[in-house]
Amino acid sequence: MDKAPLTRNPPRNEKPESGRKTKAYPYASGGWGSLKAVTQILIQEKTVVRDATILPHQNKPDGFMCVSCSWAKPAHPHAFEFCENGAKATAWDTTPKRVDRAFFERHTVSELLEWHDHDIEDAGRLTEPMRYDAQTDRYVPVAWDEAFAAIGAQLRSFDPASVVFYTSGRASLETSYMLQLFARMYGTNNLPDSSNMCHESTSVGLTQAIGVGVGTIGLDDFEHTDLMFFFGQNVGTNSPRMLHQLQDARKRGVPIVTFNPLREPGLVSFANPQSPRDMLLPGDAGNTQISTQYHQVRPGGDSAALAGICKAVIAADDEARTHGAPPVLDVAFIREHTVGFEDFAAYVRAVQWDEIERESGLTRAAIESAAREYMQANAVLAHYGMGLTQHRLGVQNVRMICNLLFLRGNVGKPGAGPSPIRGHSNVQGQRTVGITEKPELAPLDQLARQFGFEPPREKGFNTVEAFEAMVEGKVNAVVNLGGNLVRSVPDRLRTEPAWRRLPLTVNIATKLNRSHLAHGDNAYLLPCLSRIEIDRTGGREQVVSMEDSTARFHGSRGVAEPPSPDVRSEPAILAGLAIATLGERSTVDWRAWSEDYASVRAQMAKTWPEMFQDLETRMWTPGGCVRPLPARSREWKTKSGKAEFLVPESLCEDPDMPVTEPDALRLMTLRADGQFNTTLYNHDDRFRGVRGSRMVLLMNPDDMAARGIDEGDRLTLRTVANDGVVREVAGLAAKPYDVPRGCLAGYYPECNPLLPLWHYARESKVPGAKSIPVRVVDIDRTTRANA
Ligand SMILES: Nc1nc2c(c(=O)[nH]1)N[C@H]1C(S)=C(S)[C@@H](COP(=O)(O)OP(=O)(O)OC[C@H]3O[C@@H](n4cnc5c(=O)[nH]c(N)nc54)[C@H](O)[C@@H]3O)O[C@H]1N2
Ligand SMILES: Nc1nc2c(c(=O)[nH]1)N[C@H]1C(S)=C(S)[C@@H](COP(=O)(O)OP(=O)(O)OC[C@H]3O[C@@H](n4cnc5c(=O)[nH]c(N)nc54)[C@H](O)[C@@H]3O)O[C@H]1N2
Ligand SMILES: [Mo]
Repeated sequence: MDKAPLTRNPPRNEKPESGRKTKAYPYASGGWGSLKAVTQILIQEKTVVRDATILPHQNKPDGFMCVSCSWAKPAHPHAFEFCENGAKATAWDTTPKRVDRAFFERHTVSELLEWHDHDIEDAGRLTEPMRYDAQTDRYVPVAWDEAFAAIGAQLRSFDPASVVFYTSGRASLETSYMLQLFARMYGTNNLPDSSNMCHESTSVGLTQAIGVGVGTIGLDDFEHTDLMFFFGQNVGTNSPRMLHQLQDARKRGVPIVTFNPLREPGLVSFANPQSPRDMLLPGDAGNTQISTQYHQVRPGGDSAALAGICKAVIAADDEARTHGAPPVLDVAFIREHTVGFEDFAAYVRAVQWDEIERESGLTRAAIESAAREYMQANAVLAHYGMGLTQHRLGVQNVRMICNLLFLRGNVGKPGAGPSPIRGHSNVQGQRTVGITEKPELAPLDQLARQFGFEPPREKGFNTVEAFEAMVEGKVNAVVNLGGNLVRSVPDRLRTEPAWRRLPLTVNIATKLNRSHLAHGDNAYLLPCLSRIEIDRTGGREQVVSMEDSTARFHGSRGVAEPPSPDVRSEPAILAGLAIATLGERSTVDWRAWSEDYASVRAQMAKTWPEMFQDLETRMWTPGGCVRPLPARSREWKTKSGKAEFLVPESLCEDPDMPVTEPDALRLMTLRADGQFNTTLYNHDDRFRGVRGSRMVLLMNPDDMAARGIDEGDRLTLRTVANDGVVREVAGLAAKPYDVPRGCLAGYYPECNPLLPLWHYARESKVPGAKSIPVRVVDIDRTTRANA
């Protein structure tokens, strides 16, 4: 039968505005609001009783590692080492709701496609393998072995170069190692992952600058730092456990200088819900001020702001030299450890303040005050997130952070260093065990020796390239380990139809999502355990390992009962697929691996002895075991053997936009606290005072007035692009907010149809989700939702 049409945008059942006036959240992040939110989700997911016994095990050395963010797990955890979002993620997975065969008997796929994303995933956990039946337009049960055999046979019929193996950053080190080996034995390096839409700008930029693609800092550095920068990361919503370290540092008097277009309540102040003192003091008395300086940089203006800080620092150093005063720069570090300083210094001396002010949207005085803090500090941490990486200049932004740190030797010493805050709980670890489309980053020769096969040497697809190929009809199948690609990738109105034309989609997942419903011709749903659950594959309790944002490996042991006896672990599912697909071709005893994950860890240790020697015991070290990081001890594995300064190519994020479209605005697509990526726990963004709907635009009041827009008017945005494609999203309610003029913020994934697939960072191809040029093309004043 014909496939159902794309859901209209906004979907029919998009929750209407609640009618309540949206107000800015008056409280610090954390605090009573956070406790209340935890209780609400436990009730919503009906997990109160179970979670009372599960949550205390979260992020403990002998427990399970949270399935939410990747922030570090301390050696001496709090009694409840979880945050509001970790609790939500746990409740979401351990819900008693089920998407079983009876559910699919009740609902056709076309009908489910009309459901809201929240409702699809909220329906519950998948319980047994299913395949799509075109006759009835339903998912119907299929036996595991039958599914494996059918998928294996079809994969064997395809050219491996036309098959994509995607992984979302949650899967364990063991699972990820198995996936990359399976894909390479099958014959492809098409191993895109969520990092391609996220911190790939870091992987590229830091590797060029310091010789390792990850941050160099650990939790101990918070005790030694005397200044922290925060660029484009929303800690209160996206890595709330980090607020503990920030609060402790603030109590020691460490200043925090924040660059963010939007005034984020979570970056302003924090009350620790686990501190009786913080919670009991009246009013704001228990709140800790987080940012001591808050600079509302223009989206995409960070390279300019960083150039400005460097300009001020180098000017101060030039000045000191003329007066015979001690240098401001760390001259010894620059001489011994870096290359390219002179070119960079010449560039910043020459660049004009008007250009810096125009591109950054900040005044010279504001930038100089940040520079003064920097010059007074001996050890500086630079934290950053998607506000820096998801731009056309994303890689350069990361290099500019390094330039700034190099000026005063702020890498490879206690309390200092670049600190990319990763997203998914094991996204960093997946790269460490060979999930990469770039053959030069995988130990192909070692894999060839270890497993007696010839790995493919051609570059594979990253996420954007996989979808470019899909749009051109060059992809036959996607094996999708987690993730919800039709919602997370750019250009939905082009990419979702391409996904639906695929001959085969195989989804390994915990819960149903839109990418399963907008399926290929042949489609399979293979339900897996969550890491929270006890994994009894092979008749013993299996454990897995992961790497956190600070390059520490941790063991993880599930504690909850699985949702159904027919759900399998990710390693067991990959083993089944590999056996059915590779057959005789494979020298690996996949079954034995899947029945004893320690044997997978032993293979990882053979591939990377330095990294994984004795992982079996070390992974249980409280606080995790440190992965070798040469840059931490000032050993630079770069092309030149030194830390490398970079002269920026341009400070302008989007060169063609302002000239051709004076009316254009720069759209940032952000996360609310009620979501984890495409998973929507609810329709609220508590901290930003948005409730009951995500079809909202946060706008500067003057930009609204200039266009005659009132609060609650429904806007249609259209992307400014010259490629002949019309990209629009309608029905977005305007809400005045403290953002700079000329920019506005909306939610991911609702705004993804506006993001062109080609609008990505040079070198890393991370979609430019924080600087989409748009125009308001329609204002519907009749539906003033909040009036
Ligand atoms: N609760 C929750 N936690 C999560 C997630 C989630 O969805 N929900 N997702 C996880 C994942 S995969 C990731 S990658 C991380 C993401 O965590 P973040 O890196 O915090 O990502 P975003 O929410 O996209 O917001 C980025 C921040 O950058 C700011 N910003 C936007 N443009 C610019 C700019 O040009 N310059 C600067 N300086 N700032 C800018 C925005 O105002 C916002 O505060 O969080 C992880 N944790
Ligand atoms: N416009 C815009 N687009 C963006 C972003 C943005 O800021 N703006 N952010 C980007 C970023 S940083 C990221 S990381 C991507 C994320 O993009 P994806 O990786 O595609 O999406 P997720 O929402 O993390 O995936 C959620 C799904 O994973 C499955 N799942 C959950 N737990 C498990 C598990 O334990 N095992 C398995 N196998 N499956 C599981 C569930 O079925 C769930 O529906 O989106 C990117 N897209
Ligand atoms: Mo991410």
